[in-house]
Amino acid sequence: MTIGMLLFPCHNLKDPSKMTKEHNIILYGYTYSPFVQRIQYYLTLRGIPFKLCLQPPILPRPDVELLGLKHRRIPILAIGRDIYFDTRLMLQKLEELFPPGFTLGQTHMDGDNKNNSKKHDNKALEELLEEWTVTRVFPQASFLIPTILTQDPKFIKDREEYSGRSWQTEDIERLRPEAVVFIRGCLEFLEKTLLGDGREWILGTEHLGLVDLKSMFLSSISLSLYLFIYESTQFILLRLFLREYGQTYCTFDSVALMHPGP
Ligand SMILES: N[C@@H](CCC(=O)N[C@@H](CS)C(=O)NCC(=O)O)C(=O)O
Repeated sequence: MTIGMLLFPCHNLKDPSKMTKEHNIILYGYTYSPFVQRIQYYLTLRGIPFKLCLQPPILPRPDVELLGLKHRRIPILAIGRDIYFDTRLMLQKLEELFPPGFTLGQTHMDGDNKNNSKKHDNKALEELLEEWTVTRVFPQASFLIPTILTQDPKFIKDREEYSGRSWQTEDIERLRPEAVVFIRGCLEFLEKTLLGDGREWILGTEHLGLVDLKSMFLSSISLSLYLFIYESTQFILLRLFLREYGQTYCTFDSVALMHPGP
């Protein structure tokens, strides 16, 4: 199986021979966005062909304007003629579109987890972790961004216009201590509770699953931002987890083996 990521400039979107027969999938975003990475990882791990249409981190985004959209956030995912604006919905739709048997969500049923109530618990945990990550961890992690990145006046103006809050260095630095405490608490939860018994993947499964991808995509960024502030030897289990996660994403052959296509 070949891996699906095709990195072309946006304007080269016309070659259908390089896409899946039924779906023409285009991911719009910039690669250091954790949300873009989330979908990019997913598509890559699933071996689903897609094109990445690189966007600038600040407006204007002419390719998005060409779609006739005013939507501000990144990523945007086009599947054929349908457009999706939120990564939670994108993952849900992609899981539906691509046949069961090798979905990442299949890990709900791995190993001992075949009975229905366990499956239900696992699904509930997956969704809770996803909401926590997207709505709680992400906004706080943004206060840990090194201020060197927030000193570009164009970037500050752009972010202030869309978020309605101050991105001035002094304001970010004022709010940072509270965010650091929150993020440290999140990292400790991952380290001591979720991965606390030394398991490899969150549900104790043999392979990486959707729950791992949904809840961990921001942790690597939160951890690196945290370690940028505090050099520390903490969070060994989490580091091991993230290393394994990164290797799985990079080792395309093993991914193909894990999730053989039809
Ligand atoms: N809930 C959204 C969040 C997406 C989001 O906040 N993306 C950030 C980038 S990491 C963004 O759009 N920031 C403003 C921008 O880049 O213009 C999702 O899951 O897709």
